[in-house]
Amino acid sequence: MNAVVREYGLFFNGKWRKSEGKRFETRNPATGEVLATFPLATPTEVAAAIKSAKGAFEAWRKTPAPRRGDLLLEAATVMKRRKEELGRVVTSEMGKVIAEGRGDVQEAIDFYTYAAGEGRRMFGETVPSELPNKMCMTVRLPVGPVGLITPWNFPVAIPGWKSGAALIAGCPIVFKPSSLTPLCGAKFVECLDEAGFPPGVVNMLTGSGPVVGDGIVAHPDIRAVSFTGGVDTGKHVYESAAKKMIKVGLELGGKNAIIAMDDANLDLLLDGVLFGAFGTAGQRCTATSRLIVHEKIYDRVVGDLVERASRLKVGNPIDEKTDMGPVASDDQEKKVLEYIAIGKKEGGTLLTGGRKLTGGPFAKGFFIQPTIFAVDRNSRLAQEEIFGPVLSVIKAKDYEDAVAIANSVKYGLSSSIYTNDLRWAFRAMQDLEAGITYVNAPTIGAEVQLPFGGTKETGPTDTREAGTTALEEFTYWKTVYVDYSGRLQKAQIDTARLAGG
Ligand code: UN1
Repeated sequence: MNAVVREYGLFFNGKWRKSEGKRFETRNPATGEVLATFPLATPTEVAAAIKSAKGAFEAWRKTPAPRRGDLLLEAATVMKRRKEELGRVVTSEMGKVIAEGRGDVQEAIDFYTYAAGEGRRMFGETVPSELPNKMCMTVRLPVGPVGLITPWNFPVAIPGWKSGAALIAGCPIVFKPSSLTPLCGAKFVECLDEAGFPPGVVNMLTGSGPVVGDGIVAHPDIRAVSFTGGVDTGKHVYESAAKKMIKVGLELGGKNAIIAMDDANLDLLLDGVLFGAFGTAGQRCTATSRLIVHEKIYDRVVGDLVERASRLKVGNPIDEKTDMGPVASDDQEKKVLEYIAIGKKEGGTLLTGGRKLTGGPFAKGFFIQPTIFAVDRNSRLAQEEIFGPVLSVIKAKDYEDAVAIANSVKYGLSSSIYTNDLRWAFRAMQDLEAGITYVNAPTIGAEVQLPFGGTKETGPTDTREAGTTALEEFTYWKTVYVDYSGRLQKAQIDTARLAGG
């Protein structure tokens, strides 16, 4: 189909550049088609991109934040104009259904629009002094050039959150997209370039974790890192960043549960569970990977759920009628199938799905049926992140038991409870160990104007993406004292003086 497969370069100092590195292909996980090729950046090129970011920092930090905001707004406008094109690239390269592909781009547009306004706020505090004729305040300052390392599952949205916050704060970015979705990364960077960010403010490198990822994190001129991905890599990034005492934002996944209480609206619940578990083929950090059901409604919920899940239409995600596309790669497929085998081996009951789809339209893609297991609360399927279309259902005795099950995992990103009883809803808000709790909605669908992040091994709680908290990742607080008394005043010593004295 593709007459010519486009060869992309690296982007730094305002231009796309040829690389000395070897090349790799990016493919459509539904059809196997090669979409483009990208370079494995060399250490010299990593250094050159970071140098370009460093060179741009002085002028960028001194650009008034509202002017930086103008550029973000322009980038949002470009993305709006190119939304269909970008949405289709997301779907072709990553495999989420086209409505979600468009949604992925919309999330970046929304955050850029939101962050642009932050350029006119970026509030600090003014605080009274204990001394007369003295003023105290705090201002946010950008930390310097920053590294953004992003996953394949939200290949435009997550670069959008991270870069929007960094850029409005005044930090030039060195961005490494996942090697499964470099084309989405490149299209996103094209939009920023078209918006007119000054050379060196936006830089993109593709390539391997050890050379590019580690190279960015360890480089002395990179002053903060934001990473979304797996726990093991996240811990490695955290350690390496700690050696330099730099800020690091980590979002490392989840094992998110919906709790279904016995008074829940069952139609609403089933709609939510299907969307939460099988949307994006379960490949969201926020995916509903566990359903914890009150024993009184267990049989009915499981019966209806299995019936509806088995009717979901799996197919090419570019087709508007498809409910669920492929998983993103060969490795993903292997991992999910391995977990299905583990589920059977440890005695879980396979309620529906469980197989790879082959032949015909599925022949060249990584298609797995929507799969539901009934499992024991301590099983690996109940505890480990699978990142695919596999839902584990667990029976609970009552509210306390359900919360204990929900909290028994090492992750803490998203959570949900379906109930019409205010007591359970309000208690769950306090009791669930997670950065996000939904009431009567599934665990996915976070909005950009609120903080996003987790607790436990999902990541350190001191940073949050999105919302006003997004700035925390890329700024530090400067405290400023202005003494206009015209004489030396001593804090903690002159406290007995009368005001104006
Ligand atoms: C992720 O999977 O890492 O809340 C991000 C959601 C999306 C973002 C998910 N807005 O499901």
